Amino acid sequence: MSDITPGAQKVLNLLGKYIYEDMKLTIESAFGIFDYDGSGEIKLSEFLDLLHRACPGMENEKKEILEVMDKDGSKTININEFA
Ligand SMILES: [Ca+2]
Repeated sequence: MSDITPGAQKVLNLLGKYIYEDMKLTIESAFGIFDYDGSGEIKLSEFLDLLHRACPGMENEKKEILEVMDKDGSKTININEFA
């Protein structure tokens, strides 16, 4: 995650704080919670919902994060892309 802007990094930091400190989750349990339909992949809409909860506003930064995290362009984020 070295190729993102400072603003996007800030959103990711807030997301990490939200997951690990506020909700006290591991990557695996967080992934299970946000993969609402149990497909094994988080839809970009599901991930965006998570970002909104962790960090209101900063829409451009969130869009950038979605593009960076969805490495294969599948419009979903699997556990390898998430971790
Ligand atoms: Ca993907």
